[in-house]
Amino acid sequence: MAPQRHGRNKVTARSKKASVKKTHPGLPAEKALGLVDVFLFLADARIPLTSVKLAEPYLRKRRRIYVLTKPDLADPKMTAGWVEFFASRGNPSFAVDCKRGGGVARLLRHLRSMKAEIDAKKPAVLLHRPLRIMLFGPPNVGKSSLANRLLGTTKAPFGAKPGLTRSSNWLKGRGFLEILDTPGVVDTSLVKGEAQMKLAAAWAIPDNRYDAADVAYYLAAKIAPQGHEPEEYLEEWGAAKGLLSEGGLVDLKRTYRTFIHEFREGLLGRLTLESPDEGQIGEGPGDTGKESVIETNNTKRRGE
Ligand SMILES: Nc1nc2c(ncn2[C@@H]2O[C@H](COP(=O)(O)OP(=O)(O)OP(=O)(O)O)[C@@H](O)[C@H]2O)c(=O)[nH]1
Ligand SMILES: [Mg+2]
Repeated sequence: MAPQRHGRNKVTARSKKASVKKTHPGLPAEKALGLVDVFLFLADARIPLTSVKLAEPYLRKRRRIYVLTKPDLADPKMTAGWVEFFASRGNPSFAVDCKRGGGVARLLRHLRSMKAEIDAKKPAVLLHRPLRIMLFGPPNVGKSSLANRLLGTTKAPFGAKPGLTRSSNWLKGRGFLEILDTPGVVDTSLVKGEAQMKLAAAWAIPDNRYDAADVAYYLAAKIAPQGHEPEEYLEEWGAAKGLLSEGGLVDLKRTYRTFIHEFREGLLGRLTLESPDEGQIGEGPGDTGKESVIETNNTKRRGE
């Protein structure tokens, strides 16, 4: 009897692994990953830890560079802290405004020096191969925008909507790079709890997959001055904006949606939802710890 049970457990472990892979249909096959010289992990500067934890299970232990996107919307001190945090764990780390281009030149310089380093180890006939990089990260984080910036093109479709890029595409331009642009990291319906609130706030989750009231309350609890309940704060905020329904009461639905929209646009200030002090990440290079933000029947969030 015992060997049979053991056998079943093994199958279950294999199918669990397979089911995680299936949730990201856009990730290229192992063979294509083998062509990649370096992986750029894109993390939204407002939620770096959640972004990285979401991506990590797919590309564990790969040589990577961290790119904190949307730094123009995040608290600059926190962003500097996060760059330092990832760098102190042995990974090059950059903040890049992929919309306006700030920080792209520094990242390009780093990639050029990386190519020179790799070329120095190759036979002369292979020297002209471009550096191949893959962009990876949550939906809507700025992967396609960064691809365009790095290549100096507009070949990769981009836009303010999670899930725009549907499949992985190699992009070439002038210059020394070939870039594999990929779809957003995961079926975010698997993400639950606080991670879901953060990803929804940053718009990595489509609008039909979260409750606007929950996300607005979550953000209000972070933003409201001390002593203000989120509910009361949101009502006052909606009233001040003139978001009223026909009867003159605050239109709460519109208030929630507008509040979230203004957070996303940086209109509530430059806000970061995760501090480097709370970074529960392992010590080794690229080691982002074992705790996942993806909750399946087999993994429960800590403390629940
Ligand atoms: N403010 C700001 N907006 C950015 C930045 N980078 C990208 N965006 C915007 O974010 C939105 C998403 O950009 P994309 O490049 O399409 O993001 P993506 O990661 O390719 O998205 P998917 O393909 O849907 O996974 C677009 O509206 C961009 O203009 C940035 O650094 N700052
Ligand atoms: Mg894209």
